[in-house]
Amino acid sequence: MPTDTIPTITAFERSPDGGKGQARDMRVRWALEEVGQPYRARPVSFRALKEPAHLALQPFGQIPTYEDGDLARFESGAIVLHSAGHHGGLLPDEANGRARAIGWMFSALTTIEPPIIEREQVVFLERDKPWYAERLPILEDRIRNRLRQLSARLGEDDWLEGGFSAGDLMMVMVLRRATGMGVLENFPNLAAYVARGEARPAFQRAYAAQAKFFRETGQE
Ligand code: GTB
Repeated sequence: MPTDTIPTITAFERSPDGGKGQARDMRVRWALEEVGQPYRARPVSFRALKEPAHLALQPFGQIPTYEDGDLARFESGAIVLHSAGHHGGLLPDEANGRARAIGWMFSALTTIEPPIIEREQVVFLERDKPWYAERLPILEDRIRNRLRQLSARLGEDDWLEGGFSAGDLMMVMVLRRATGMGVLENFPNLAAYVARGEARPAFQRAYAAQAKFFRETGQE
């Protein structure tokens, strides 16, 4: 059931990616859209991220955060899990299925996402280093191995555990981050899985809301 108060999430004031929906408030927006929970988004400048008021909410000076009355949360995974746990639609009621869906959230965040982010950071920050040419293919192999394993598990299924869950939401968001690296594209079932997630009306609403937010903060 939606709560009586309207929660507020934080998002970058400026779009870091020209509106491709990669910043992590997008996961939270998508989850809130899936469960039908209205929310507000508050822009935070890069400077304000590191100031005491925001650090009290998010100790690492990052977005997203989530506030609902006295409740304050940080970490996109924890926020999505909180929303999925308090509303119907993103986690099965049955204990085993629920635990497996939560397990997939953790797989997305701790097994699949780290090599993708590491590769991205190396491309941004280490391109001029002498080790770059050797390191890049090693990182891409790591991503490829994980995607091969994930692809084998998904097979021809639409979602990871029967119906769409918070596990799929998180996995799709993490895989989107690998789009354009030339790796995801080699696994047609994973590319189709991402497209299936993006086609969900709740994803579309979240994406449009994030784009509108950036237009309104005037910083797209
Ligand atoms: N583990 C945290 C969580 O999941 O909530 C990580 C949050 C995080 O990395 N937040 C980033 C942030 O606030 C924004 S989403 N960074 C500011 C800082 O650390 O100072 C990451 C992100 C950034 C940029 C792009 N992009 O340019 O496409 C995409 C995603």
